[in-house]
Amino acid sequence: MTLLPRPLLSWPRLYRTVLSAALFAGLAASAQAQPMPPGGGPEDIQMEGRGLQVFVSPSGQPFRAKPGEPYPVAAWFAQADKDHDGKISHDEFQADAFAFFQMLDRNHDKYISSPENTFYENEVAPEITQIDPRIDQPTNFHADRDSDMQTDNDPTLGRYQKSIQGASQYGVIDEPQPIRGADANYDFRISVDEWTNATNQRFSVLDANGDGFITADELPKTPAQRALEAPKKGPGAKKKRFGW
Ligand SMILES: [Ca+2]
Ligand SMILES: [Ca+2]
Ligand SMILES: [Ca+2]
Repeated sequence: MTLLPRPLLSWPRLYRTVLSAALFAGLAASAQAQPMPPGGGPEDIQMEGRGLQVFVSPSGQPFRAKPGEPYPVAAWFAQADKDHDGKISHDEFQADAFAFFQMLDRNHDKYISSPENTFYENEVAPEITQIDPRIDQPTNFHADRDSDMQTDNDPTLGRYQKSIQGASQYGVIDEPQPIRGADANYDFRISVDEWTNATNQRFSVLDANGDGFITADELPKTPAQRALEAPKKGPGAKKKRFGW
């Protein structure tokens, strides 16, 4: 933890707060009054069909837009950029992630438990449990053997690029399940420390030029966004990886 001075020192008040059960109860109570993530719940999904106009934030929060509206990465950016200076600072990024943690921690015990994760998958972001066939998947792509994305038990090691699944379909980070992905000690619950550490890692990934801010032009297009913008599936479809 001491190797991460910036987030902890620049976010001391909030961090100490989450370590204090008494104060946390107050925060949790205020979180209780907050609305669900923008875009609503599963009713909206059913109403709009399985749209590609979905963005899943680096913390796993879904944002949905209707056809013709701007791709909802803009909605997340506007939510996180609290001071409206056009860039997301580390503090803003942590605060945004922590607000979502509080939404998911429904019983306010400072952990996202397995049932709370199930609620997330079933009710908050059901899109991530399905594969959208309109999203291009890599085929027969010869990936580098030393790629960070591969693991030793990956049967396709060195042969195929892994498929795009879960939240990765709608996100700017290749993390299929951002809640479970934060469970560093695999005890099936996410502590505040685990969430903070995962959030720090996500910020580092997205702050491509390392200046301490995330700007819009640093964010890659999500696979769903690329599918939306592609004229049609086929050899002519462009696969832009960066830029909006
Ligand atoms: Ca800002
Ligand atoms: Ca909980
Ligand atoms: Ca854990």
